[in-house]
Amino acid sequence: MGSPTSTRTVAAIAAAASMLAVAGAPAGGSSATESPRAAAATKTVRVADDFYAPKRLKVAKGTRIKWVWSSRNSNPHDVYSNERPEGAPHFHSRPRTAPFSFTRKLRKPGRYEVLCTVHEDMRMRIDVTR
Ligand SMILES: [Cu+2]
Repeated sequence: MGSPTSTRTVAAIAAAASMLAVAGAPAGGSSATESPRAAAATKTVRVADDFYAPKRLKVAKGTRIKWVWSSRNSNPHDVYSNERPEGAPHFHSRPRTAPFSFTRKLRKPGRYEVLCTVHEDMRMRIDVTR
């Protein structure tokens, strides 16, 4: 066993360190702005005439995909989950023109194929990893 003095010193240092950790932590979740961590978990896909960009994505499960309609579009488009892993919910935006965006969080790992029901050659694939 150490002397009582050194034990107290170690405890004081530990307490100071934990106070620093608390001081350095981000403020609680009431902020309207996205934290950098949340922003990193969102991937943006452009919805254009007549293609998605990129056409292929590989993301970790839990990533949000945000489809953003290009202001240059003259055609309406939508986002339809034509294929998805078993148990993953189907999603379908309305056919829309810009300005519009549609966001889905992909929780189930596996392969998703998205197409535009207005232009069936307009497709993209998303692989969600574990
Ligand atoms: Cu389309």
